[in-house]
Amino acid sequence: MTTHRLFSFFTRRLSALAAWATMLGYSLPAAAETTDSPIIGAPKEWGLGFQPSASPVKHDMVWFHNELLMPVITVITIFVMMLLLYVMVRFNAKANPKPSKTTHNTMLEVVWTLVPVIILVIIVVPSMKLLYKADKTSDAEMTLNIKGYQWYWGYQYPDHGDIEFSAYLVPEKDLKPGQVRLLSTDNPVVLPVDTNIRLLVTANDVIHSWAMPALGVKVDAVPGRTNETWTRIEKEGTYFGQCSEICGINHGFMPIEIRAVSKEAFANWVAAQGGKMPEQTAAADGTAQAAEVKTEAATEAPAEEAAEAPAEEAAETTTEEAQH
Ligand SMILES: [Cu+2]
Repeated sequence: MTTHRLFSFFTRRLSALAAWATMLGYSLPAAAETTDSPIIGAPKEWGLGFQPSASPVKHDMVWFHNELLMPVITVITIFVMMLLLYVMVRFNAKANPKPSKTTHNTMLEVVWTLVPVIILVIIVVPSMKLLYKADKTSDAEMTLNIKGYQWYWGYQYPDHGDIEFSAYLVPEKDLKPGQVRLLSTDNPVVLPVDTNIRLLVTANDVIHSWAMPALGVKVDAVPGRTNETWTRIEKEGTYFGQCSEICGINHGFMPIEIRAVSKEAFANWVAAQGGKMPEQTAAADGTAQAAEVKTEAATEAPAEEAAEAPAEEAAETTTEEAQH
């Protein structure tokens, strides 16, 4: 809750500052930058294994890798290594001067065909389940359109009044405290936590790939084609990813930065961007003023917030149940 308060405090401060700056002829980047959002999804020096996982799909991916693939690979590797060592010691020319003339062993051949098949069948079941889970969500609460360009990303929020912006790498000389070299962008993608978000990914020029390791998302951005996936961010914080398809000279310089915030902070951000929450769009009677009054009432009045909360929670529970 403190974070939300802090966020809206800074958002308001920043809008005031922005108004002054515009008058003075400067323009400031969008609001979200001022939060003290903890960095969750980022590479670290000498890091091994996965980044901390922060979405249901990523949890399953981590389980699939750590609990299934790694044990299987380890056992097979050790088994083959032992066989090799045994053959080298037991059947070398010195130890075994008169080699056997055996060429076939039906039992052995059946076993070494069937056992790998069984192992593959064991792997394929959770693998296909995971593939379909990552594919799409049936009950998306919002959509984010993502478009790859040489060499930056464009974002659009079709459910929130078509908020639209581009995100460029922050050059090393312009890095502010808290920003990460080669990963921070001038316009982080602000997204709400605990929300099923449909991601529609495409590209303008060449093939890019929108990848966010901590969320278990990596989707090719192909010109003339829209690829779909989804995510549900579980923790507030900052997440980093990179273009993951060689797309030209600045391929390594078009990072992805997500700022995951609470639903309230997201609504504030949407308002600050001049967008509208979907329920506002639905309720709007045509006058922009009415919508604005509603936004302010929703953010300022705790009584109304409290009144709305149970309904929201109920909706969330239903969504979660539908997920399982
Ligand atoms: Cu790219």
